Amino acid sequence: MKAVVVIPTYNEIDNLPGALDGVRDAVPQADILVVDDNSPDGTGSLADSRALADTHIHVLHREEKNGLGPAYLAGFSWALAQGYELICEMDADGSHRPQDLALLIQRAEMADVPDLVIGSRWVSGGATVGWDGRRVALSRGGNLYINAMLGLRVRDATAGFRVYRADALRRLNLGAVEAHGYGFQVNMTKLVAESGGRIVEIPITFREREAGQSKLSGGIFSEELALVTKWGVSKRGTQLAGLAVSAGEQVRGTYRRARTRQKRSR
Ligand SMILES: Nc1nc2c(ncn2[C@@H]2O[C@H](COP(=O)(O)OP(=O)(O)OP(=O)(O)O)[C@@H](O)[C@H]2O)c(=O)[nH]1
Ligand SMILES: [Mg+2]
Repeated sequence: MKAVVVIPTYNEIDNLPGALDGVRDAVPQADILVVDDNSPDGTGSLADSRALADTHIHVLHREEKNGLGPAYLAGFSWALAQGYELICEMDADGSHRPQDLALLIQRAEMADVPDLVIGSRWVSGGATVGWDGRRVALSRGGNLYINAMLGLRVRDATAGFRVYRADALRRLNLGAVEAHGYGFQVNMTKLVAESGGRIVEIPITFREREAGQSKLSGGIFSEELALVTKWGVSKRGTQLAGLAVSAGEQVRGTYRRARTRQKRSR
């Protein structure tokens, strides 16, 4: 199937060449779209020169750093307009191994036609390399909280290494995406699940970034936490409202039956 790998970048000049080479070697049939938010370190120009030399590589330049979510959404709408059938997400920082990308794409092409394949750190066989206990606890704890609140039944809902079927993305209202940072991955997982999409996870090995700085901040975590809590509360609210309606109907039914019996016995 015609696949594109969307790689968002902000100041990844030391990592991007390795990521591009790795993807071109592992999945030579796939195209790549780099979405750069005007990185001050020149990542965008480096991507341009790679695109000039290789027709499989494309670049989308955005004016300013605006978060992972908006960068991916811009990449998705470009990819959908170009007619790709599979749209992959991958970080530029060396955390996602190209050989795992090949497995994700293979899984997406299998006969059970998944709408979303997630490269998961937290299914059997998945792993993280170079993470201390704090990062592991944050990711595992975050996923436990997400499952408790949203019931997505996905072990790694924050994972940023994934493949979407383009038709599944077309069914979603991408205008409803609220999250910019980490929460973007959870938001997308939630939208796919709510649309009845089929989500599968396969194990990957996640490595700590090779060079450069993480863009992960306390603000991004707070945004994710606040959104997951809001979605969870509104889901519980809808469930409670549904329960109240059906309880009301049962009471009304019992009352009507009692009245009918009363009338008959008169
Ligand atoms: N275009 C764009 N890319 C971004 C932005 N924020 C992060 N990225 C890219 O998104 C990918 C993931 O970001 P990271 O900073 O590695 O965040 P992370 O992987 O959650 O955090 P670490 O585990 O610390 O690496 C990388 O390729 C970043 O360069 C942004 O605002 N705009
Ligand atoms: Mg990273």
